[in-house]
Amino acid sequence: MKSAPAPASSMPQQPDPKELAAEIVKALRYRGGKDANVATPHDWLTASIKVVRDRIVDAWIASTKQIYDAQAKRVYYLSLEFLIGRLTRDAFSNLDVMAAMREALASLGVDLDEIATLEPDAALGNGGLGRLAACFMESMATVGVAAHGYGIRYANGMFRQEISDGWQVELPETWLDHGNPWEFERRERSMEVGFGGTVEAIAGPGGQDERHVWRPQERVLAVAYDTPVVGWHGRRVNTLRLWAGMPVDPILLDRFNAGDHLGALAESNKADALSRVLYPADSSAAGQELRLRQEYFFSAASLQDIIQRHLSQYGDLHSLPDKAAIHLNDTHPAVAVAELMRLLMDVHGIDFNAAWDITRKTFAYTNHTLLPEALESWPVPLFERLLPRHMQIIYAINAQVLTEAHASGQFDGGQISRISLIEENGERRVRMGNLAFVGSHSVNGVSALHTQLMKETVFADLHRLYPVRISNKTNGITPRRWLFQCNPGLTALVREAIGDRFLDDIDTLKDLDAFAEDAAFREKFAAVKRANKERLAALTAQRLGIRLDPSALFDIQIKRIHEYKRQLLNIVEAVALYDQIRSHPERDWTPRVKFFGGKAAPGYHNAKLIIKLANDVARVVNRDPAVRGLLKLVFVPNYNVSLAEIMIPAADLSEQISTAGMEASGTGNMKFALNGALTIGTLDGANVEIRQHVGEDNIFIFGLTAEEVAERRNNGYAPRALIEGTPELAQALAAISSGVFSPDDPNRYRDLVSGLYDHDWFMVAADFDAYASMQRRIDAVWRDPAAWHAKSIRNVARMGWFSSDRTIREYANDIWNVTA
Ligand code: 26V
Repeated sequence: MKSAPAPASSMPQQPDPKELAAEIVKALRYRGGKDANVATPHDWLTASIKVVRDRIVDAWIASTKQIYDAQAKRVYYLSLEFLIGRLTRDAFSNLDVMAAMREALASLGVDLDEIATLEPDAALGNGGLGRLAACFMESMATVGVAAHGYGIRYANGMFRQEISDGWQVELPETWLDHGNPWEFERRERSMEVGFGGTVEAIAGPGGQDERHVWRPQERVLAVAYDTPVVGWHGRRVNTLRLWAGMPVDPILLDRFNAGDHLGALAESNKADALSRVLYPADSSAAGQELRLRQEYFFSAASLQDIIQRHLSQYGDLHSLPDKAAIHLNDTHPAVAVAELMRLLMDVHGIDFNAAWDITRKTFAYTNHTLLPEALESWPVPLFERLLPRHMQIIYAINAQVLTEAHASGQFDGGQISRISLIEENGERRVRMGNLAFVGSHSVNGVSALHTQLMKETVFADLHRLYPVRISNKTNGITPRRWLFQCNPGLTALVREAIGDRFLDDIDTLKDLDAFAEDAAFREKFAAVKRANKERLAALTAQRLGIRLDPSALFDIQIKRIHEYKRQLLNIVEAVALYDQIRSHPERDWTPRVKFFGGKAAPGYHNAKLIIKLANDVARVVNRDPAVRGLLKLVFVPNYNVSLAEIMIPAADLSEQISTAGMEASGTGNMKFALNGALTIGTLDGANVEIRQHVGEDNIFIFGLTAEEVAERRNNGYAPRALIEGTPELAQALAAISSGVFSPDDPNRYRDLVSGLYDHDWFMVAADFDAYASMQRRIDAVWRDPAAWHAKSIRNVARMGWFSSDRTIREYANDIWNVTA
């Protein structure tokens, strides 16, 4: 594999490889206790990381001191997920030591690219939301925003997916087995967090100014683990602080000695459980008490940390909004709104109105989904039992908000009930979205369409009450990881064509546009893509024993498996195409490989069935001689960040085919287009804006718009008649339903298919024709390589706007009010 880009002229001096080699051997010996002769590849990796980490520490301390001295405002990004993947390449490349480290290790007989693959992915997230948090951390360090990320140090992140007989099997991912050389444990930075218990109201002098004292029944410790986050050229180093749960008294000796052995152990396990697992679902409410405990645990620990830092520097909490912007990544940390109110009022003696003012000026909230089943709410009895004081505060906030709503004279009873923080229909529940909304001065969506739909649907009433609060901040991706590191071949080619400026200013990628017309450049561009496809083909041969022809069109859909993302539409179209290839062998079919990858939530039945279907169809199609290799399906197991880094640069076609109105933004769509894949997609999420940037001629848009989807849903959608009137679709569905792909269990897909006939909530049938026709148009364009590569080059050239640096600058200017 080629290396990441060598430093541009503005980069600092590369360190001397000889000195580095000596440092690595020293680290191996004195920090790892090993001699070079007996060192394992893991030992070499750990020693290399420690050497680079030392350099980072200097820049880290300098960054921290600079912000302290300047009394600058800091950003605190609260997120239950940070889907970082591997860090080594990021850190080495951003610190400009990649080439020197490679040389140093080579002189010791060690291959950096080989040992780098030993690093496990830090998979502390489910999908888009968590990966966005990771891109944001890198961009904040790059554009110079002083930021701390706060989350949970899950011992088990996202599960490892194995495919057994076509079915998903979930296995624990133990990423900390070899330790984590990137992190610093900070025992001294431990925060106590309480749960349960009672609240005592203590009357102030003269019966006035009642104060509340919460006496939790349980207490746990949150112990900080810090990971430095290095910006491009090591410009800034920020901190990702993840909390681990520990018992307050680690050995619980008193209780143990008093004979309560089981009780002592139970308490220890309870603390441990808080940071044991990431909830592996991102679309249905977790509902479990442990999830709410996790949310409060990390929110409470983070707020104590923030307040301690603020008080030690400024001594007074009234200035908090001037020095701290706390960001809520979705509603997962929304309980922080109530916690800050509690700290301000009960611990620091500030009255409700002043506390409310400080709170709202400090918080901002991003919404990442409109799916009703993913909007968090908690049963009032559970909330009351776990967080009794917070429940009281939420009632007090609610009273204030509802008074404002009444006073505005704009709302009837039904509308008022939708503004309430408490859902009153059926079981009473706390609505975390409404809490986050009212507790923030800014609320944003993640693409233009999604933000518009937020205003019209979930937050319609709150938007009317607070009409300037919602704004849009279209997502982005970091070009360092998603172009420079994952696609060194393309990066080198672009540098050769337009110079190094784009490495520091991604907007200047635009200069590449003119090269779409240059036949010689197109050839080189095609060769880079071809090499990336060969790399992916080698991976599928090695891991799955499947041989692929790299000259076929590589069509890739990788993302969480979800009905709204419509992997089913893609598979059904593959079945229809299979049928066509068999019936019309004389036609000039474009050879195509359809890749799938993604994890299903363990409890999501249909998603798991869709994985099995992809594998069942693959088995039949791939070995049918009548297909003559013209169509292949490949389900690549265990999709994660590291796999994305190999698959995305190898894609010709990117599948972004969600039911319009349902994908908030998508960020995979951006990664593909930046790497030169053409998109087949609906007008959903950020696809709308990608079309605006790359131009209509360079993207394949099909299907119903969000408005049309809503209109059909409201006016009665009849999928059965539609399917019966579309023979290709009807035939494909009949084949699936009757067991052509599941002879061992012919009824396996009966319910899945009858769901399409009966309701087809995600409009697979409604969009099938438009999708299949667009695929045939794509086949035709593919047969004209000059036209294809010109479009592909234009995609690369025009995707600079989707850099998360741009997104972060918008957050910095419009929401956080910090300099970037
Ligand atoms: C919801 C829940 C519900 C309770 C169980 C655990 C859990 C975990 C996550 C979520 C929210 C998922 C929302 C999400 O991931 N949205 C994605 O955010 C991306 C970044 O903005 C965006 O690109 C994707 O379109 C959007 O689906």
